[in-house]
Amino acid sequence: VARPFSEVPGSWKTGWLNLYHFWQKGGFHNVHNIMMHKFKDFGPIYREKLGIYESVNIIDPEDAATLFRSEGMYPERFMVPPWVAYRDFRMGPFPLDRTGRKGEAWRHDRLTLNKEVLSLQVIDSFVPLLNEVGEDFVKRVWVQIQKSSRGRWTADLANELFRFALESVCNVLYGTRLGLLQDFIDPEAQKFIDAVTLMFHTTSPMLYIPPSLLRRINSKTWLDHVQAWDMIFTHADKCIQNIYRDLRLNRRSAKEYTGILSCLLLQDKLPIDDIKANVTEMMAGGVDTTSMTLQWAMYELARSPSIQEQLRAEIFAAKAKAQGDMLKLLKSIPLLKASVKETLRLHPVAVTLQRYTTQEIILQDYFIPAKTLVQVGIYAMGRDPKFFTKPELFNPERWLKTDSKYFRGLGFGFGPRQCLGRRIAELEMQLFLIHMLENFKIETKRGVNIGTTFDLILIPDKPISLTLRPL
Ligand code: HEM
Ligand code: 2DC
Repeated sequence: VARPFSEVPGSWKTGWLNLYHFWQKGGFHNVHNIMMHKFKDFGPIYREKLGIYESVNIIDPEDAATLFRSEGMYPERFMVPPWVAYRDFRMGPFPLDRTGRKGEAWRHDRLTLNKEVLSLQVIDSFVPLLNEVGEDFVKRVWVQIQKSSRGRWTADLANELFRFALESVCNVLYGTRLGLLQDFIDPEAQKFIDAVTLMFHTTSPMLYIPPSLLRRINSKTWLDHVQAWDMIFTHADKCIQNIYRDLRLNRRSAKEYTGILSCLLLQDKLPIDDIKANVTEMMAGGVDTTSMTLQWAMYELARSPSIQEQLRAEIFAAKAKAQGDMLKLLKSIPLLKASVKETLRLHPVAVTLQRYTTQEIILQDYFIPAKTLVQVGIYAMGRDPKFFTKPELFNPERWLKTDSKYFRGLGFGFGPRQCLGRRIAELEMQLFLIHMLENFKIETKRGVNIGTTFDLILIPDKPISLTLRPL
């Protein structure tokens, strides 16, 4: 029989002392590295208590499989405390928030949303909308190249990609272009982008220090956090109101696909406040996630010119075969899709996936009781030679072998609670990379190694300078 829970290795008896040590090791920005060390010290399972939060941490894909197979109909992940605190604080105008919903309330919302955001019937309609934004990004790069006397464009693309990502997700949500890939952009949109970054940035210190405490002492982190969320909701509300007005005035054509928001409004299956909360979350969730992943993807491709060439060959062949049909093209680019997976292996957005167990399960031969918070360390898993041969190598081809993928490609989570924006994100990133690779060579400075920082999501620890050169 399996061993008792109390024997799981780790230091879980002194929560506050652990939090102090954690802080000393630069923990708030170093979560991912500390986790890797702990797996080295304790093995593939360890228990931890930081402040008031207790968890069991696992790294083995077999254990991830056991966890997700037992998650049931209403999976719950760790609720980000400052997000919950903000919602409580502003109970008035924006009472609903799906990240904090549970049980049947969450599931009802989520099943309705899935049909409009994730299902195979609808995602084909996203392709033209995301494709035009990808093409416009390429046009913008050409303009920058023409402006420079050197015949290429070298820059830190972070903010350009934020704008690209927001333009993309808004085109799919609202069926409208914001014009963020032009020289003069709406200052409100830039404020929204900055607010999302600030919201993430102020979240990480409040993961372990209770937000209620920071709120009582009026700490700057809490005040900034509230201000960031307020900006996010106010701006999203303006976008939503515009579409709502157009719909009532019948200004939108009935024939073409006009975006997720109008479909949700016309369907009338969710209350309007609920639709608003969900659309706002998608708008905010769609900025830093895909843009950072694309930055990492270009960085890795710049360091592997031969893989870049292989991808280009694949894209040109697929293009010739598809004869202008983007949907068809997207079905014949396996290596490009594998490259996105490979990027998320080395550079996942989320350092862990988490679930509360719904029943007793056995992990690494230990009994884990029901209602335990279990975290799958996907950053650590992606860099462990036990699960990926030569993990330090960027090698998309590893994903093309059918035998080696079992519970390893978890960048978007798993099951009914997986990333809601997954299909939007995948299409957006695939289309972006197709257009970039068929136009430009992507290069970066040799010998500059970029590390990772935890800012709630994992991001580069310094600006990445990329050079785009016409083929
Ligand atoms: C949840 C990753 C892009 C909206 C998640 C989760 C992960 C994730 C790991 C947790 C899943 C789980 O617990 O199983 C990513 C990555 C992205 C990305 C890697 C891009 C590279 C997006 C985009 C949107 C979005 C573009 C918005 C359109 C959401 C939402 C949730 C979520 C709303 C919560 C879903 C729920 O609780 O029902 N994402 N995401 N994400 N993501 Fe994403
Ligand atoms: C952060 O210990 C580290 O996709 C914590 O688009 C555990 C944790 C819980 C939930 C995770 C979060 C981490 C990282 C950011 C995630 C979030 C769930 C959704 C969110 C992964 C790993 C994200 C970025 C969403 C954000 C939507 C939001 C703007 C409403």
